Amino acid sequence: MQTFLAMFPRQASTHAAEVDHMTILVHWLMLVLFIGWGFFFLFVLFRFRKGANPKASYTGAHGKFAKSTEVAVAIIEIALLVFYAIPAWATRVKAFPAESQAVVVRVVAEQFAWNIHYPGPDGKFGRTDIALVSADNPIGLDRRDPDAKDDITTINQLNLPIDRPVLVHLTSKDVIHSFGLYEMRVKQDAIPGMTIPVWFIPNRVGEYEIACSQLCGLGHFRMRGFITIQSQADYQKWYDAQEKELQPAPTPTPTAP
Ligand SMILES: [Cu+2]
Repeated sequence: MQTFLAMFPRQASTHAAEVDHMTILVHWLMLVLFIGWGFFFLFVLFRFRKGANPKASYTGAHGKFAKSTEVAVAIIEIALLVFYAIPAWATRVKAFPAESQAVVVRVVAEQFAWNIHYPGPDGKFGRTDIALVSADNPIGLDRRDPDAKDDITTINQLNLPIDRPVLVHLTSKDVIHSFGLYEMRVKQDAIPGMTIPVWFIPNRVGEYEIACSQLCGLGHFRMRGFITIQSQADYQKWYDAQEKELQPAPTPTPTAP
């Protein structure tokens, strides 16, 4: 078990151990099946060789062993599904944290970057408009919207506090990407036209990577962001610094007609 774990990325979220436990169980089953079927294959090659069976049998072999093994494998697989996979998945897709309790962030994937959008101290995401999308404003945030005034946006840098539930609203501007946080054991496709919630609780301070886990175009290899898990105090410091940068915001006021 420990040998397997040493090959995995570090566990940096509360549900990581559960996912790893299941992965290891599945791999043990696969190892047993691989060896079992391998020996069975060799046995069949020998048992049904032409020399011993000059005339083909049209009725086939009848053995109880093969059938009972298949039933046993099916039972183990069903148990893995029912007792591990489905409950673990249900927690990920049903038991979302309340927005008031969580750090809520929008992540907008694009070829080939991760745009991060924080709602700011008011907790409300500002309006975004595709017409406002530009090189300086990749998510098309409308700074004239009162809710948008304090919004923080970053590119390829997601800062989060430790030990608090994180709720990510994930979407994409162009093609299908996949939000892969290996240390958090999080992977979710980002699909244009859809906003998909993803949640986890980071529990280890550190610098990790946001990898795009879906071949999304020629620059896929460089679609790499960073996720920094900080203590609550450090996170707050970072957040305040980001807010400060917004202060002298040169709001593009539309010239009066
Ligand atoms: Cu991508």
